[in-house]
Amino acid sequence: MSTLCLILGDQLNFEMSSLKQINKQTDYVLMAEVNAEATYVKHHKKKIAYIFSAMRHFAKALNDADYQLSYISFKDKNNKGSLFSQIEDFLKNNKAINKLILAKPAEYRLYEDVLSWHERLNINVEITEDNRFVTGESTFNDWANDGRKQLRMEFFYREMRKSSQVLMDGNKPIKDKWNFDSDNREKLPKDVKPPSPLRFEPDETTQQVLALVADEFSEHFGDLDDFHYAVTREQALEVLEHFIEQRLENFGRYQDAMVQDEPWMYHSLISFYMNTGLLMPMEVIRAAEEAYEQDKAPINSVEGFIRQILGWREYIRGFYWHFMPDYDKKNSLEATRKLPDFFWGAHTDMNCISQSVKQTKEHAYAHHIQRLMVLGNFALLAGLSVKEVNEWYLIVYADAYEWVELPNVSGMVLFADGGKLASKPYAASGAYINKMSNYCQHCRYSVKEKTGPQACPFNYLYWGFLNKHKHKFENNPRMAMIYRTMNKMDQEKLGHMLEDADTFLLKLDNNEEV
Ligand code: FAD
Ligand code: DLZ
Ligand code: SF4
Repeated sequence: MSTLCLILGDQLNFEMSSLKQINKQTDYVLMAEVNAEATYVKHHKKKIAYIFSAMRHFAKALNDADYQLSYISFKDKNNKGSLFSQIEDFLKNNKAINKLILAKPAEYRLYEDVLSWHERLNINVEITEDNRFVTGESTFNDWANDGRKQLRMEFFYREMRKSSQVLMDGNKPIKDKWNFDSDNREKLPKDVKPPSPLRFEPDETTQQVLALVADEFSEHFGDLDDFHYAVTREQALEVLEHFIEQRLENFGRYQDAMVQDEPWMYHSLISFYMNTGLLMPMEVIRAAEEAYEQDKAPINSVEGFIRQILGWREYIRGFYWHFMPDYDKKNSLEATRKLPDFFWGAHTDMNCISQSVKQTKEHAYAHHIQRLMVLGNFALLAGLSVKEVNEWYLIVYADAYEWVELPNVSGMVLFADGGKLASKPYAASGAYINKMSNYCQHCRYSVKEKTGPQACPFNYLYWGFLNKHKHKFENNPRMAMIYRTMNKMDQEKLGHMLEDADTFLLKLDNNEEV
């Protein structure tokens, strides 16, 4: 008897716990490009192209390593359209298989489906740990269940630093500080030009995939041109090295900065690769730590970068599984407004949004502050539908899987979970965007004006949001100051801003251009 190992499109690593358990000589591996996974939301074209190409390249590596692989490509005449049907078909033709093994799928929807396979296929199904993370799921659960009132990332991160002994001096953080963010958050000076990202010209496999996606997914959002992402582990390692050598030094300092027509800034651009298994988080963390030890980058950059991965990424994954399956139904601020067409590329005069959407459409990428403080902030202030906003983020980014997208959107951006993830909403007026970017200099709105036709919509929407949710937030100690400011404000001026906010939202509802 033998075992069939299913490798999903985001599990492309020889170290996957499932693959580690099978015997190359007697067992089989199955990978399949299926319509169900490519369309459960209408993923960005570049996201599908990236995943299919990375899958095909990993399949080649498995073949080269003498695994007995069955790879079902999208147009294969035996393609059954879903992972379940594909396995069912494989088992029909391979009667000697008595067990299916796979690492836990990273999205609840697929995990729930897999739980039913044992009965539906009448076969033993073993689900192994999803080991594309530094720690197991139980670490977060144990921490969260330890009687604490709040589940704040910073405290989880400190536990992770201690247990993995990263940037530690025994029990103490190096330089006696856990977090160096006070040295970060600078605007990019005019004369500083971020380095261009490493580019990989599409090989024959990628070209075939690009043609396939152009053909089969023409209705999906996003551009396919100028595909230059890594699609193999070797290439992804080159991207990591390029980041360590050329960008890490300035990562911390300019982490929150945004510049007109500069999509990449000093970010690492490796989320695509970590989230599909091409890179493992601990090797990334160790590479950054080593750069610090070799004096290639300062502590504020290295700690800041490591916190994103050892802190945020691990925390978000633990958080997702801790709160699913109910988390995707949360809508504490009752946000239901339809997503405006400019999220899909229609014109808007708001330059910060237009830039962020343009880059998203072109690259299936936007960096964190664009996602959080421009697009997310707008969605929060305008009360856009939690469901639609989540779906949008899941569609448009090549690194998006529900385990990471949902807590970031519902928790960090929309405060839909009522404060489980964030202690207060990340709401901000145009002044924040102006402080961190040069977008406002290229905008037809004026960031300095608070009311009237020229005024930046973020300004009046901000006060409209605070006013609408006053009963929810005015007793939040982290928001006390802003409500004191609001109470002291000239009430006529406040009234004008609230009117402008209503007028703007009505325009959105009427599908008028803004
Ligand atoms: P860098 O800025 O170089 O950061 C390094 C790494 O840290 C990233 O590759 C990522 O793995 C990790 N990281 C940083 N912030 C977070 C975070 N908040 N949550 C989890 N990991 C983090 N990240 C995704 O991987 N997939 C998503 O679908 C996703 N959706 C997001 C939605 C919103 C509304 C927000 C605010 C953030 C989202 N993020 C998501 C987090 C972050 O924006 C991306 O990880 C980052 O922009 C990826 O680019 P990078 O690799 O250049 O990251
Ligand atoms: C995202 C994605 C896409 C677009 N296509 C496939 C596919 O054809 N076959 C596959 O095995 N996986 C694909 N994936 C990744 C899965 O959606 C992902 O494994 C689950 O969402 C769990 O994270
Ligand atoms: Fe965005 Fe307002 Fe600045 Fe225009 S003025 S770029 S809308 S923040």
